[in-house]
Amino acid sequence: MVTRAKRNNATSLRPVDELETARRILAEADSIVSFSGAGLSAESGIPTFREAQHGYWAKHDPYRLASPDGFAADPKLVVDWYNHRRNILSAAVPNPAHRALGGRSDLIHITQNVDNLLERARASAVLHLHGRIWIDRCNRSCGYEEAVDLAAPPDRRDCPRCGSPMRPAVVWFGESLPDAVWRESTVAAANADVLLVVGTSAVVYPAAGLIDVARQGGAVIVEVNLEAASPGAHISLTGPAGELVPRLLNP
Ligand code: BJW
Ligand code: ZN
Repeated sequence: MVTRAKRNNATSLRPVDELETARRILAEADSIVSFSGAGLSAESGIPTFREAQHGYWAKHDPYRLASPDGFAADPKLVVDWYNHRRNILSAAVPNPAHRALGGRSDLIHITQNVDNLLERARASAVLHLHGRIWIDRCNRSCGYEEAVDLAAPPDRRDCPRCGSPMRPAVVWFGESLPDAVWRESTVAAANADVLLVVGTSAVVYPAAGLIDVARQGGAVIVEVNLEAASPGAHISLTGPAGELVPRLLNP
């Protein structure tokens, strides 16, 4: 007969231990910084990028849709794709992971996500490394920008101030990250006691380098992902963010 203790030893003891250890470390930390990617919003119905079945890059060429050259070649294709994603976002709601993060006013949130689900879960001061999909800006950077209605975003159009094409205010491949956001993020990561890395494949730089910045600053790196993805993590918890993040952060 397999006793309960033996079953635990064979299957669940180590993950439960790791979850408890991570919970304790988070409870004792003075400074917790979250660093999230597309997996945080996956359970809200927002597709990820690199997952084999449903990720955007499994079906679309990233350089056609998310690079300055792709936009120059076919601006309508790019705007239509972002508008499709805006429509998905307009119908989405924050999931339990967003709510657990947003409910902790003591956390600093750094995200690669361009969605507004952390803000809608009451998180304040979210650092968006790769921009914000709910804003359009002038492609020539004349300074003109405006918020768009996610449910009814405008078609491809020109900047009312200078006539250059308007584009989503996101960061494409080959583009620099917003200076101030990057500076604030590196300072926050360097000073963190714990970096809680949620739902990122950690392959896109310089964003993924924040994990090393935090680690070198002495932070404990706790990762939550469907699969271990961050080689620099001290603790890797595998499972859905919507289940694990509330268990880590809620009392
Ligand atoms: C779950 C889950 C659940 C699922 N629960 N988990 C150094 C080395 C190598 C390359 C470079 C380098 N430095 C720069 C580069 C080039 C490039 C780069 O990194 N390329 C690599 C991919 C090879 N970087 C850049 O170009 C950056 N700019 C730059 O470096 O500027 C300096 C410069 C200037 C001039 C010339 C040259 C350099 C800009 C990067 C911009 C990224 N843009 C995108 C799209 C735009 C935004 C948008 O439309 O949304 O940002 S690409 C895409 O990837 C998007 C994401 O923010 C980003 C990261 O993806 P993320 O979030 O990690 O998602 P996935 O899908 O990859 O992973 C999801 C994870 O969730 C998986 O692990 C799942 O298991 C997990 N998961 N469900 C928990 N329920
Ligand atoms: Zn302009």
